[in-house]
Amino acid sequence: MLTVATDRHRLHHPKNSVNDGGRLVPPVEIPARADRILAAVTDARLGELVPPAPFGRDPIARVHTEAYLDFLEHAHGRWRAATGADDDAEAVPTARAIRGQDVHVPEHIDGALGWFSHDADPVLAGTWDAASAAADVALTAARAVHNGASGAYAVCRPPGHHAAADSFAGYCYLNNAAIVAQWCCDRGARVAILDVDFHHGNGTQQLFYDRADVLFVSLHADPRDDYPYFLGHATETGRGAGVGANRNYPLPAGTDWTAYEPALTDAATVVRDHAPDILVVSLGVDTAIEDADSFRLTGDDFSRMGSAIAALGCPTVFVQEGGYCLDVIGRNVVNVLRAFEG
Ligand code: OKP
Ligand code: ZN
Repeated sequence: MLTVATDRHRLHHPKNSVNDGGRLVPPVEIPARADRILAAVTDARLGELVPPAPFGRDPIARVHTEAYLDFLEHAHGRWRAATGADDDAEAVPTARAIRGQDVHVPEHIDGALGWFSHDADPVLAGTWDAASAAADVALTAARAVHNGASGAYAVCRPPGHHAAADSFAGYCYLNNAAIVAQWCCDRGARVAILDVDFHHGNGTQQLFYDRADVLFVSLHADPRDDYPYFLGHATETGRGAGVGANRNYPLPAGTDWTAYEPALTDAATVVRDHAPDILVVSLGVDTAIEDADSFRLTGDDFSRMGSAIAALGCPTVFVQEGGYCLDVIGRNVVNVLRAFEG
């Protein structure tokens, strides 16, 4: 399988500790993740490894607002100018908009950081370059599949599925999976997105919630127990023209393959019924038993997942999302991709 990757993800390297359960811990969405994945993909001789082609801003602007893209590109520079912070300092949103009042985008960068986010992730000097490179990585993989490849894998970092039309969250700044889904739509393809990351893909759900043409199906931790908390319930099935084109499978913490498999089988039926020309898989492998407070999928289970996706018989773009246990992230990605290839 073709793998698309770039070194530019290194430009986004958060280093400041983050509050986790009342303690300051090191960030987990770091360059080593992509390093481990690439080492495993190379070891497995999965296929050709290519750099991304530049697709420019247009395909990104099909899912994110211009105001958000303008903000993200210039946020760190504006923040440095306003605060005198160093190039390597991390701008973190703190202020939040109040609901139910007629508020607007604040002029002050600290207000804008809060306006354009729904979490507490940092914006770094290199965040825009890394995130837009990740979008190019995903688009390059999507183009290969659109041109006839049966599958392609995009090593996207930072990940994307929590990023919404005008907000960043959960380590995500640009929604890579949504960008490629829309790019495929714009070329006449019927698209389904299957999100197997441990966390619900709330950004992706939001972006396609009112639409029938793009199906969004997600298996994830029950939002009553886990991030992103506000979305991911089974009752969220789409709105307006999109009714029925959004399906959530919230699962309890500690879910193992015996409980995961029936949900995946059901999700696969929903995907098949949509009859997509192209399938986009938001491939988070943070469902691994080795990932802290997660599901209990083993290395072999990831192979089973790859076989189940292959059985859909659909050209597939795999877009990297989460997975934070460095010791198994590469193996688990490779197991999915190798099983997909059969
Ligand atoms: C991103 B992806 C730690 C809080 C973590 C953010 C999780 C983002 C996951 N207790 N909050 O979906 O893997
Ligand atoms: Zn995740």
